[in-house]
Amino acid sequence: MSSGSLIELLDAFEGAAMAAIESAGDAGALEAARIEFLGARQGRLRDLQGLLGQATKEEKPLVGRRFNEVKTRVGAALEARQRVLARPVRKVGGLDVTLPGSRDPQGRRHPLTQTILEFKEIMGRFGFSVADGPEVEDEWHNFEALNIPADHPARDPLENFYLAAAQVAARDGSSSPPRLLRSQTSTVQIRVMESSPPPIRIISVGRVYRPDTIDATHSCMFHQMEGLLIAAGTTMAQLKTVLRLFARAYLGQDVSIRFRPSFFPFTEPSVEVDMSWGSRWLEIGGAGMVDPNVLRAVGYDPDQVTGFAFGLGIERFCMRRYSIPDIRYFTGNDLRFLSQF
Ligand code: FA5
Repeated sequence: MSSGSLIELLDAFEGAAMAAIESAGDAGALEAARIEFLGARQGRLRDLQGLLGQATKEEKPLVGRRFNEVKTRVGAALEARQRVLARPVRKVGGLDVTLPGSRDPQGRRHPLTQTILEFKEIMGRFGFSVADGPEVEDEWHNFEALNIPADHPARDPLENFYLAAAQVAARDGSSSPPRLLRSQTSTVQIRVMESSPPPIRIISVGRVYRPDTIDATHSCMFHQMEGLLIAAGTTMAQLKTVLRLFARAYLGQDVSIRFRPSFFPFTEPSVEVDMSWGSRWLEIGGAGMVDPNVLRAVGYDPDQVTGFAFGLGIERFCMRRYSIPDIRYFTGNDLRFLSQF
């Protein structure tokens, strides 16, 4: 017999035993259920135990574990029911006040929500406040002001989620400007700088959207945390320190980060940020010194202020902390996953 069908038999046994125990109305009925399911000589669990020998060597640990689990759980349910039935019944106006109350199942925050709250708390300790921006953006904030000109490949409609109505409007030459789901939280840098003078020290956390091919570390909707610091005399060394302190605050002192030279139109110089994962490195974000063209686009004077910016993938941090092997678990809505956080 295959381990699959042995597991199915154990599942069926557990379901039937639990139902019988739950519905036993007095000590006699409960004892009958005990003999039927757990009886040492002719009980159904004993019969199942006889079948365990048919599992192959590889299947044995799995089947054995499930067998022990079922045995413990049914045993515990039996004892709990015995305690309930042994209690003196005290009725008040037809109501048995000794019955335990029914408890509502408790929900909890999604692991990504928990991560985001913790990110905000850590960055708050470094003096960064939280800014927000819309998920539906115009091309100025998603591209133009970030030094990404109209002919840049990053603006290709196939690389972005443009809204259909806007596409039609653009094709017909109507005046309604194209809109898209933001592809990065860097949009919020622009919005903050447009509305406030320097110095600036903010983070922005939220969803971003890209038509990427989905695999274990890529999703088409994911979360980023953007950071922006603008002040006189900001340096790349400060950027690296903030990122290292942040990564260690969230993941522990043993995590290392490294910079690799890279290119982003809105930072110069630009780096890709990796963090250690065992003997491997996982890319977690991009960063760099804010490009003077970006400062000019929002009306700042690049001769007066400089700044650094970074954008981190939130899922990747959470995956590293809890050793989650696949990004798709976050959106799978599987309670076996969610209830672990
Ligand atoms: C950016 O999005 C830049 N805006 C980051 C930046 C901000 C650079 C400020 C400089 C200054 P990038 O495309 O590399 O960069 O994405 C940043 C991070 O988002 C990646 O390192 C990764 O952790 C995460 N990420 C990117 N694409 C995906 C995806 N499809 N699924 C999950 N995470 C992703």
